[in-house]
Amino acid sequence: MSRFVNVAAAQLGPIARNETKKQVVDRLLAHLHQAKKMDVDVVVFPELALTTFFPRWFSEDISDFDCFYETQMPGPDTQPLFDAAARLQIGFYLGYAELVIENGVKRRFNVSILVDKTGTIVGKYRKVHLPGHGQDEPWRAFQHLEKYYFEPGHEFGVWSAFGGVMGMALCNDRRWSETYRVMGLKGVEMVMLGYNTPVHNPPAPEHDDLSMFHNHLVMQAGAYQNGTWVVGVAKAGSEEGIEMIGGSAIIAPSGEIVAACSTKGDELAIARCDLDLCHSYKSTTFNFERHRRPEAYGLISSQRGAVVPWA
Ligand code: CDV
Repeated sequence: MSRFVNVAAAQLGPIARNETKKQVVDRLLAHLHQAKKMDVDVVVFPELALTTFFPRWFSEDISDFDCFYETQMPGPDTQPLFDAAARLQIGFYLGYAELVIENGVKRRFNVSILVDKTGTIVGKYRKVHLPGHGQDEPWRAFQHLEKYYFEPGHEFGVWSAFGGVMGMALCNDRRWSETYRVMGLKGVEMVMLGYNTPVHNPPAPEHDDLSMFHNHLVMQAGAYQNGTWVVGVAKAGSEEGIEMIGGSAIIAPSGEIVAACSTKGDELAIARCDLDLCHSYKSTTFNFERHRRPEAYGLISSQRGAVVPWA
């Protein structure tokens, strides 16, 4: 049997700090229209796809940056995306910064949503693995203040959409095997994830030459080890003077890259993904029910850092 989903990895080039949300949404709409011409079912946009990657700057008063967050979804700036989805009958995944008031308290999250072909939100995910630091560290060439601007989410979910089991993750989540495995245990068939990854990693510049290798390594491993499609989508290029990797890719459950972007600008990579391909991995090498040994994995959920038992 075959269950095909036509997917587009909708890479974005840089978004300037002074670019308006309307200008960015117009770029996203161009991707939706282009994808529709190629019979795409769902378009995957990057993390924080509506603005520049603002956590690279510190501001003493966190609310100085509230303009980079969405307080409603859809809101006035993003409604055209939902209208286009319904009109064109095309779904999308979108990463953005969320600002909500819960019990009278302002809360900020790095989120993604999945929207179906009727323009309805079917799922929302709050980023679990926030990288970087929570305090001003001016010694860095540029900062990565996700721990300052966002609270972490606490759950990896899956949603029924596009005829399969869809999962969401965001950027740094893709480096952690736990991300894919938790969704794998919920039967995920396609993980969509957007990312903003600078080439230069200030705490470990010796890794800079390997940034693209690591990007593909983790997504390919996550796909294969869980028998799932993975769609990883970059915001790429030189954004406010910071060089970001591209390399957006659609990865099959075999771990093979079947489509990829080749530029660092706005570009679509498209693949016809058979969700039933997942089955041959999920029912053999990675038949979890048959081969997993959870009794040997207790530390994974009970302990955070590494502890040498005899130290
Ligand atoms: N936006 C991210 O989560 N970026 C991280 C950086 C800090 C390395 C990433 O894992 O790509």
